[in-house]
Amino acid sequence: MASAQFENSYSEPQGNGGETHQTATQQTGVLTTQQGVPVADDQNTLRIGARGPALLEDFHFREKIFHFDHERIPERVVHARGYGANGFFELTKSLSKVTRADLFQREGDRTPAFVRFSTVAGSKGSPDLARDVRGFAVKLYTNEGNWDLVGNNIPVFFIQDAIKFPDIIHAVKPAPDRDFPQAQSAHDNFWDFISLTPESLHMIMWVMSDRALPRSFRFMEGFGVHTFRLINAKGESTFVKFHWKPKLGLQSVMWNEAVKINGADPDFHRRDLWDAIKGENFPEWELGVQLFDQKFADSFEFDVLDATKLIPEEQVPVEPVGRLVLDRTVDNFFAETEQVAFCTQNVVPGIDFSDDPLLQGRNFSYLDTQLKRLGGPNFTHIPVNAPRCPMTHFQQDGHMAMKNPKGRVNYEPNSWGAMGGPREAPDKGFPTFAAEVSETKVRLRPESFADHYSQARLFFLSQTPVEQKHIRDALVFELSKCERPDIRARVVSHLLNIDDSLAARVAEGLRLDLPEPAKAARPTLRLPASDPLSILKHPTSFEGRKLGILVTDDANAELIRSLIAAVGKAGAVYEVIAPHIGGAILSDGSTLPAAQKIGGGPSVLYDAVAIVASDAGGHELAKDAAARDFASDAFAHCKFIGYADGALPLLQKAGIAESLDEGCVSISTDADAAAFVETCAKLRHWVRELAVELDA
Ligand code: HDE
Repeated sequence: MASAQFENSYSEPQGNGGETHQTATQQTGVLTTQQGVPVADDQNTLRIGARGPALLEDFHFREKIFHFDHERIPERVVHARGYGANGFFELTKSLSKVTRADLFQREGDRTPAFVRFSTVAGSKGSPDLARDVRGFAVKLYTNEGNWDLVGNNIPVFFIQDAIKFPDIIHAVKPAPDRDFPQAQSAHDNFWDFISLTPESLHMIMWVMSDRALPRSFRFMEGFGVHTFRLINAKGESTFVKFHWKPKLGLQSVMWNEAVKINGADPDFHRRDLWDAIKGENFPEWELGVQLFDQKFADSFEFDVLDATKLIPEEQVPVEPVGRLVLDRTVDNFFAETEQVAFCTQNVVPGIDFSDDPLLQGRNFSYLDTQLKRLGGPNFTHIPVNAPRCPMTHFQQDGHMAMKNPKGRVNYEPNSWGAMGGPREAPDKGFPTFAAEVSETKVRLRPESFADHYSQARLFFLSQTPVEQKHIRDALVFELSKCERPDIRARVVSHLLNIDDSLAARVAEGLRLDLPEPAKAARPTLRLPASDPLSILKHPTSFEGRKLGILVTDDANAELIRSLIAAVGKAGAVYEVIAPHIGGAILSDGSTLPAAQKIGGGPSVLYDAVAIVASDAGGHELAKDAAARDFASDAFAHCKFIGYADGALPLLQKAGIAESLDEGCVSISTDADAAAFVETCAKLRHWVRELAVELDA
């Protein structure tokens, strides 16, 4: 038990990290130096005469520039581009039988949370829609310390041993001589490494799928990836895999769309998260657990310690146990999102590691990288990283120490009694599971990790035909960016161990003679398909989605209002795009404000579009290249298109009037508008894409 002296000597962190120290003068609006000295002139440096040399004496100038010069900290070596938000985790089903972790005991209990989503390969300023894995890192401020579940939106990883991490990251990042390509995997170095590392092939299937192009953070799953252990009050262990499932379903964009979104709005994902929270459409995920015992682990086809494998939900169901809600944006990006330090080693009593060699390696890396990035060992003093429960220990001093205990005693054991500070707590303290280990010290990959293709095949065959096409297209695109034909061929040689038709069609797309299959350590198993691995087999809804309404002057006011009402009813949002940002003057004389001028709001930014133009307006739109792209892209991306008759000249010029299908809905009445928005719940009219491919 901590003594009163120690408890009082740490101030409770505020948690939002956004508070700023305000001096009395700042509160009255007076600009000051960092020392609190009021500043008289912030426009001119001190100099000799109005046109003379500057004076070193100008402490305000020097302090201001000095501080500016040091505003940046090193960006993360991976996951540099990210976006964070605050929220809470609420337990809906107690896990007290399998874990003593405090946050999993009492149903209804809420635990504060901070979440950071990220891309992996790109630097801090790279675009959001890169084809990449997304980080899904969750910090839970529990009553017994911080638990960081540092996951991804893909349940498996490229490599089996942490010692290969620097290699895969070097291979995917810009080449060291030229420093390009940025935020892309479509280049020789990446595919060279992959083609020589068959354990990566399962993850490659995911990364080539639409999972790597999420529509927003709100519509993607999260996974803890590794097998962890839960430990109950009796000290018994249960294996666990963690899953986050988005409440509003899964959704991704198409590659051609992603490329255009990156140009139109490189901040697409962060803006979406910001807007959703500000609009009080709080993003929500269900936490699910796959629980299993040693018996299952021993009987499973793969090794549960191999992070390149998942456990199909059909074999171990995902049980929902709680929900994660993000309901507060950060107050200050740097203070929170940039300074947040996730460490896989941050676990709490009742949660323990498994021997997964990737996880074991990560436990070293995260703490180590934070020291470099945040400049010293005291990053737990930064509010976003500080536990919200009492923190009492004898670690002291170092750069920027903000929480400094009072009193004389800074060691233990000591004999200072109540003044002596905190003591170990064998009953309450973190228990490490007493796993028995008796082995020879070796550098060896276990035999049980040797099957590299069976789950890659499982993933591919679990996809719908549209999703399989996207994987094929992605492989052809990426490998076409490789300059060396031998690398292309080596990748195809692995695909032959996954699925013959996939390999054949990729080879065809590359105009490549089919190579011999790569030598496989294990024959590929024919596993039954698993529907949860597909995005499109999940239920869909228009809730939380965005309709783009392209309007012109004199457009039918009533129809537009019906559309807007239907969008609201569906729990979705809309944005108006018009020829002028000042808005459109509708048929009833009212002005409809616009959020975007045509060109600034291309259809790639919306989940579905409606074009409501007057006759004259439709002819004007037909002359505008950006408006034509708006319509033709929406069509090419299989979006639902609602159109009033006035829009026909535009559809004509956009080259789609002849091909209008069931996904293109003519709207002229109130009922049409409602029916159109209901149809949008299907999100995409995918048969359009397959029809195009079959035609071809
Ligand atoms: Fe990471 N990873 N990682 N990683 N990772 C980092 O830590 C590392 C891995 C993940 O929003 C770094 O704070 C190694 C798997 C996320 O701040 C670094 C290995 C998974 C984030 C690091 C892995 C992840 C990181 C860089 C191979 C999914 C962003 C900055 C063993 C389960 C966290 C930092 C944030 C960040 C190392 C593999 C997820 C260098 C050595 C597998 C979401 O420490």
